[in-house]
Amino acid sequence: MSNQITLENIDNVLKFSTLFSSQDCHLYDIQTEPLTLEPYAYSQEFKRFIDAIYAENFIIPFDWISWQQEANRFEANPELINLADISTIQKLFTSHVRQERFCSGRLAQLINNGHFLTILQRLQAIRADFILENTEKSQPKNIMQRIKIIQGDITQLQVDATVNAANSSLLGGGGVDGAIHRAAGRELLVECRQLGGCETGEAKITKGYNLPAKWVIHTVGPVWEGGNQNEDVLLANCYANSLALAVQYQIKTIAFPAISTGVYSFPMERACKIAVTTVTKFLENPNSLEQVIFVCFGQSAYNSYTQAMREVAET
Ligand code: AR6
Repeated sequence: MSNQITLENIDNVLKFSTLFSSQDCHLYDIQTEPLTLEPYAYSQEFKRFIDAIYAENFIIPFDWISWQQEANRFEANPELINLADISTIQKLFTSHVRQERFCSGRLAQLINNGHFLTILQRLQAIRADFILENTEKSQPKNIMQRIKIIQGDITQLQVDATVNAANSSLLGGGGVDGAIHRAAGRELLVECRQLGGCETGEAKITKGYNLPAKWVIHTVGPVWEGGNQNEDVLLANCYANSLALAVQYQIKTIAFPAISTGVYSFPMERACKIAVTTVTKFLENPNSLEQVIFVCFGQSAYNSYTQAMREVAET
């Protein structure tokens, strides 16, 4: 459905270009790979290309003036042809073909005077860049793009799930827990009563009721006791278990507060590092999550999260 340029599009264009041949136009001389098929097979290939373009709702404008302007531009400055131009070049090819004049029209001139060769070479360079760019977009970079840090009140967010920094009773309290219960309404407490509490590091899910979020994932962070009571692992478990539950419910967007960093006194920087590391690691595996948002209550939390993101991105 999309007109997005893909490697396949580029390859199609390159492959397609080898089909241009007539008495006047001998593109066999500049083909990118040796022709190994019968000419008929190439005409089939050609048809497939056109069909593919149509299947993608690729609109072929019948606008000779702008086409000619484009053709002039390519001719004058072939080194400036860029990725976005590929779709124009596709249009250029197809509009010629549709009018059955591709060998006598402007394209033929481009072919005959050798400019087309430059265009082809440029297409190949674009193709190489494209591959490089997509290889560079390795997992960690994509993962970082799926994580967002914002300042604000978590109860206001339009997300699939809001995470609550609860206590083991799951019956509400102060801080973010109090804010979530207030915003969600009494029904949340009614559902929470049926859950039988929650262990530290574990997570349970309820509906979001009056919250903009459809779900609330309640997790119980560790109380900071100096760092020797397994606090780091328990905090990491809060994030991992909340995410696992989110995936189970096909949740795409989830917002976390800085669990344990309020009433439970977990040091902010340390907590942020654990949060970012655990989430990043989780996102390495394919899952439903498209966006994980760390919601910061105040500038200092925001600074700690951005610093943690920087550190994790560098490792
Ligand atoms: N939106 C986003 N973040 C918030 C909000 C909000 N509306 N309100 C507070 N924060 P805390 P804990 C931040 O104390 O440390 C409760 O009584 C806050 O600045 O809510 O895990 C529970 O019932 C802090 O950075 O949770 C438990 O008894 C972070 O959220 C206990 O507190 C977490 O602070 C849990 O303590």
